[in-house]
Amino acid sequence: MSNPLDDPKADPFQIAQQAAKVIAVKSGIAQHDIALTLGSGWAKAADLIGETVSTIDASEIPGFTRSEVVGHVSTIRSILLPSGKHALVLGARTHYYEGHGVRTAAAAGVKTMILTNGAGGIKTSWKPGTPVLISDHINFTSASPIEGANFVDLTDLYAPRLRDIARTVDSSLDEGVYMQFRGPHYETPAEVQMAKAMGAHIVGMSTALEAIAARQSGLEVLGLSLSTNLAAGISDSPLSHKEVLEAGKEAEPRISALLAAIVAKL
Ligand code: 8IG
Repeated sequence: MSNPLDDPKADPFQIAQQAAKVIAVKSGIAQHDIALTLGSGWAKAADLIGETVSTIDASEIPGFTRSEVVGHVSTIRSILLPSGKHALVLGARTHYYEGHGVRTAAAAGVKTMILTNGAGGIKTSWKPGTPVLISDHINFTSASPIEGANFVDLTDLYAPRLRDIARTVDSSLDEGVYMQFRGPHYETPAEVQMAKAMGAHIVGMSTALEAIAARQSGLEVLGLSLSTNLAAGISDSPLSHKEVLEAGKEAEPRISALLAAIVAKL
């Protein structure tokens, strides 16, 4: 099925409205409160945060397509939290520079957006499998999810209030600046040194653009990276997607429990 977002004349907010309507009808939940994008290593959190009310195949929702990345699932889940709130888990990542998942969440009533990812760490003290709170980002993609003369302020994009809540769950949580590269290749060691010199601590390929779209839609954002690997050149060993997935799997129960405990406090 073709993606309506591929039409250059398409209004992404209108397609997000349509997607939200389909989610409301298929889940039977008119309004959701929290949305989560679960990146590499975080997927198990969906099973821990509450009771799944419905699972919708991404292909049934306008603008969502099946993920091509191994380790990323292509479903949208509506989950009833113990608090009585409703969470939407966006397992399907759409293309790299658009915030369709985030906009759909906003159209579905969501106020709090939790963005997670697997990423490379630049701090040597972060063993593979270390979760890191995102404190700010550097968008190194040359792209934006926003079009037109739309000068969205990005101060405190990763809400200090939500980071404080996360630290009440685990006071040892470190935080860092996330730098988004376009990918899909990993960085060269020289690029990682550049990122470090620019003030980055985590390198990845997803979250900055999603966070920008979330701010534009008025959502409060919490960002969490799983440092699955030390970024290229920080450790001696070369990166492999397989090893990244294995590190994610190994850390998954621990970080998913952490995320579930954070969600319970929202
Ligand atoms: I998992 O080292 C994961 N995703 N850009 N660099 C970038 N993205 C990543 C990395 C990494 N590890």
